[in-house]
Amino acid sequence: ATAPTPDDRFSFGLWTVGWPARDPFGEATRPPLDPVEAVHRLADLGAYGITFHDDDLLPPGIDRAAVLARFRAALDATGLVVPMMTTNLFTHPVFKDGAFTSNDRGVRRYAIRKTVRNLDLAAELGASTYVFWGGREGAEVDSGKDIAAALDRYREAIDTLAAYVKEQGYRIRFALEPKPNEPRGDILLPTVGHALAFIATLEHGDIVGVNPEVGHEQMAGLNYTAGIAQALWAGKLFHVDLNGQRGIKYDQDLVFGHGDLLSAFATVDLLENGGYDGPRHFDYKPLRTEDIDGVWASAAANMRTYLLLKERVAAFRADPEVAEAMAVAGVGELARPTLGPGETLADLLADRSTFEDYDPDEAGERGYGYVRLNQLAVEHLMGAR
Ligand code: GLT
Ligand code: MN
Ligand code: MN
Ligand code: MN
Repeated sequence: ATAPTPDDRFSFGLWTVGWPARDPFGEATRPPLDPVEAVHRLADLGAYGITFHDDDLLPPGIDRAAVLARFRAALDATGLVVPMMTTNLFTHPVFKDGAFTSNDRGVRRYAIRKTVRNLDLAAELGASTYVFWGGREGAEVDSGKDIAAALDRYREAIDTLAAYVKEQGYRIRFALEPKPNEPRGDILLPTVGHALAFIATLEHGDIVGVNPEVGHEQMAGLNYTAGIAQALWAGKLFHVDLNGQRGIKYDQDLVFGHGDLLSAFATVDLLENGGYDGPRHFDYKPLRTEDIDGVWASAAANMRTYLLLKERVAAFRADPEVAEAMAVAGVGELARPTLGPGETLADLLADRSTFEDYDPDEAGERGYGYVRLNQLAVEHLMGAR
């Protein structure tokens, strides 16, 4: 594969390469990473963007003006951009019962204020996507959280903030990031489907979409590619968080492709050929076992895996045997409307070939050849074709 370039639009969260690898059972295994160093290293590796939470760059108590000036200078020097920003509404104890959906009204009001302050910065830095990952918006105790009221408050917060963005004339869209659980026992808007249903109820839903993360859908046992396909179909795939996950367990945030590789192949196929035009954002965590060299090797691995998959997908799509297998499976046939042009249900009812003269037993004998199609995908993925 060719080396990554800014044209590939790869971006990384500051909290990914900057994760010092503190986990619930152990201390940090790596020293803190200077955000300016992260900007330079990511640019050297061929990334185009860096993303962050307010507190990743500007923790409470820091000299905001000085840090921002240094950070902007690094962006200018490298050409790296900030395509997405987000708010930390989960680390501080104040958010232990949630932010926009905390039972405590004072917390909810504070969460909106914290977000507005960072939205202003996002506009200043030219970020076009603002992510909402509601990791603390949830519960462990069913009787302790009125879910309908929580959804009312969630909607109130998102609509209030979206209205603010419009009033200010900011060119920013929101992307809600689903996750089924962790850190809360159960999280609100646990999957892409829940989030899309929620967005449909918003007053300002036109600027609200989703930011699905590979591992989060897979933690729920769901098919990530199918999930983002539905989001694309709904015109709501505003951003993606690419990473790897191995089965239904805690959130692993592995390197992209280091989980379900065949699914990653399908994901790249969809992102490249399905009309997505946003950043290819990696939200992964370098393994706790890695030193700082391992951090940069893992950052490079995400991009290289993506580009290799992109190559393999192109070869798959160009293979005449694949085209033939797809024709046998009827993949293209599904795009044809079930009723003919101008045909009504009455016409269908009058068409004896659809029922009276239709032989379902004969039609039921058709083989779709999906196994052959999948084997072709596997062989392309393995570089065997
Ligand atoms: C946090 C979470 C990620 C989210 C980030 C944005 S923060 O690390 O696990 O999935 O995308 O808030
Ligand atoms: Mn995750
Ligand atoms: Mn994460
Ligand atoms: Mn994420």
